[in-house]
Amino acid sequence: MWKYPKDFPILDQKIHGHKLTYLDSAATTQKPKVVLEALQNYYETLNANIHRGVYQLSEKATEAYENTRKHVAKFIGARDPSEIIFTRNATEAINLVAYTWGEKNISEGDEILLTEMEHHSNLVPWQLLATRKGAHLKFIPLTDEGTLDLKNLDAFFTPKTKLLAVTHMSNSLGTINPVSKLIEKAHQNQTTVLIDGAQAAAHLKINVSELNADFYAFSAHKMLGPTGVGVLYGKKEILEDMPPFLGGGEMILEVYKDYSTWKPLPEKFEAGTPNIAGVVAFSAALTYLENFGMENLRQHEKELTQYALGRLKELEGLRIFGPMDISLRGGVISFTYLDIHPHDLGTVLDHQGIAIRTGHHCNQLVMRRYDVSATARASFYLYNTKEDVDILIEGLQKAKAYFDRGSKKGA
Ligand code: 7TS
Repeated sequence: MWKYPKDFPILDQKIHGHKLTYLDSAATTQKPKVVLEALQNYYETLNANIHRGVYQLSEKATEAYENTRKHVAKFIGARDPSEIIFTRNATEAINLVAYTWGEKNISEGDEILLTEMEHHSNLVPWQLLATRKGAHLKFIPLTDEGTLDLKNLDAFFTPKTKLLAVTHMSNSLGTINPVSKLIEKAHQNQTTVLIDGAQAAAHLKINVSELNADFYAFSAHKMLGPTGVGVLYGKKEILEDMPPFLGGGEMILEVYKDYSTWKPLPEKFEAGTPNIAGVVAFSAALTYLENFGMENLRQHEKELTQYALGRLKELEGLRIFGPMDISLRGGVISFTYLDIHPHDLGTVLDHQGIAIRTGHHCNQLVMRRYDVSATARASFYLYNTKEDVDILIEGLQKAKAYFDRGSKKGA
């Protein structure tokens, strides 16, 4: 019996009279008790503003906040904690790079290389930058199978390609991209690389130093942590060379009427009071993941995904998006079923206590590529079981029967 769901109080509830079957972890994961307790403990015993008080409580809060920075650095294999910048989410981390590194390094006529499977968070900031600068966006296309089409990779890199921004794992197709190879290729061309790790950091063991990524962005809330905490990893020498993003308290060294000077990393990029409680509790989430083991998590999700793909294929009229080879994908399965609109499917499943995501998943380029307006998406995490997959399959069968009845009535 899989024991982990017990650590997640929210899962022990009924929705429309049915046990909650939560299959939307790609949107946000549920939080284990240890994270909830860390949040409560912070406010009960530590709450004070950080980096400014000379009193003991503030020093303790600062220490707890900085301990998470060290913990994140260790978790993703960064060389130095000052390479970890806390933001609100992955989206803000990517925007930080677009507005600071981008402002300094992108000029008219330069090229930014993306892929057709980017989440809007790793697309729109580059569109805005390209518009400001008169730069161009280029896109690595997708194969019919849902992987990056890398046949003509060399042709995408020109002397003008200043940045490659690519997702490590797609939130709609589940595809895990060969980022090591892409980073190597980009660096041969003097191209800087940002990896959108919003999905991958939650599901795969990451080592940013081995990957040699220049930037790596992700969100705590997708990996058992609280909402409102994101991470930008950046190589020290690159971050040091970047102008600040937001101006305000805590990021300055000295302020005069007409100019200011900046603190060193990481404070230069952390203006204002951050989400102290969230950052502190994020460390408890990382400890939970370390105890579980990222390799075990990957293995668990592989088994679950393999099982789910097999069972979904039993349903006639069900179309699965993304690669079928389990080594190329994570625990995210997008699908359409017969001609039932994904939103209708989501609503019927909700009435059976099953929470899935429906829509374009902030991936409109992917939807266009495969000629659909929306898909249904089930995504897994360490608390999901094969029983959850069986409940989903049963739910889909009931949905088919429900819509069959409806169409017969209408005929
Ligand atoms: N990049 C990827 C690949 C994502 O999956 C997401 C969120 C983001 C960036 C943005 O993360 P945020 O924490 O800044 O919002 N993806 C999803 C999703 O699939 N459903 O809801 C949010």
